Amino acid sequence: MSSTARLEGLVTASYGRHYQVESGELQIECVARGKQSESVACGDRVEFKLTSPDQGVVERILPRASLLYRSVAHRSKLIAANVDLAVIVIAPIPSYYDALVNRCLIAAQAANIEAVICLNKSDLGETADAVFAQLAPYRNLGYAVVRVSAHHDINALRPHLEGKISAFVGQSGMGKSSLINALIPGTATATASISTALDSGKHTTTSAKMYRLDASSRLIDSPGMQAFGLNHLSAGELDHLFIEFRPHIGHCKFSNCRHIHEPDCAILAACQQGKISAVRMSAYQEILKSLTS
Ligand SMILES: Nc1nc2c(ncn2[C@@H]2O[C@H](COP(=O)(O)OP(=O)(O)O)[C@@H](O)[C@H]2O)c(=O)[nH]1
Ligand SMILES: [Mg+2]
Ligand SMILES: [Zn+2]
Repeated sequence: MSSTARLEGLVTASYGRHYQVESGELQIECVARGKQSESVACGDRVEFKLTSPDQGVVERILPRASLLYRSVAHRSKLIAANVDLAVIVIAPIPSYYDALVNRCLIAAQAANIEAVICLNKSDLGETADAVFAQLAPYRNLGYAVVRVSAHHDINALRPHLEGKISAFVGQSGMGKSSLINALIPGTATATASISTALDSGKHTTTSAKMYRLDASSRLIDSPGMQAFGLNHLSAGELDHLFIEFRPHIGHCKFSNCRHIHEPDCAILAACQQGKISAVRMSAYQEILKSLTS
């Protein structure tokens, strides 16, 4: 094998502009150059060249099946590529933002990724019961909602992960890393060894890390977020991403209706008739406002 041969691999972690790439039995620490350097995501399949036995340069990102990302101001922040499922993790403590759950759902919908809402820390008794009750609107929309405890029982989540690449997203402190630890015992050790190799001060914070659950399933841990910017979406596509709006779209008086306060708006009418929940209606309006202001 010549040292300049192109190899193919899977990006299993991204640390700022450094990437852990898995290629067969090899674990390579790669950098990406030029405009490539901000566009590689955990989960990407890439072509790379070795520059030493365990270091390389990413040459090309192979076509993606999906890309989950959010916006920070007007720049995209990639979360993970080639993901099948977004596991939106919430918990009763610390308190979670419903707006963030909606925004994660919309981002998943926009990326054509399945989503499941995972209520963690259900060992916390009555507070967990109250949060579970608040999630009824999402269950009614057909989104899967599961209750688990990373410390006691995570079985309700398992069937959703089978055969998929799943990205765990949500606020920090909800238990994303704990859930992955519970699903894959020993993850903490793996985390520690990678971080000594890569998080040694010269690299920026980890943005995402992938773990193998079984031969056909992978899990991606992502750092917590306090906000989920959706500036990459256009105002015109937003209503379609609220799945319960779809039967009513196209029935407004004005073809360019934004469903805020226009006359004869089919979406507002559906909301008044209780076919669209007031919570989701205001979530839509809040996101729309953030895209156009
Ligand atoms: N009671 C309880 N605490 C949990 C559970 N899962 C995680 N925690 C705690 O919540 C805190 C945050 O967990 P972590 O996994 O770091 O959250 P992340 O920021 O979402 O990755 C830690 O102190 C965990 O021990 C759970 O199921 N029950
Ligand atoms: Mg974490
Ligand atoms: Zn309308």
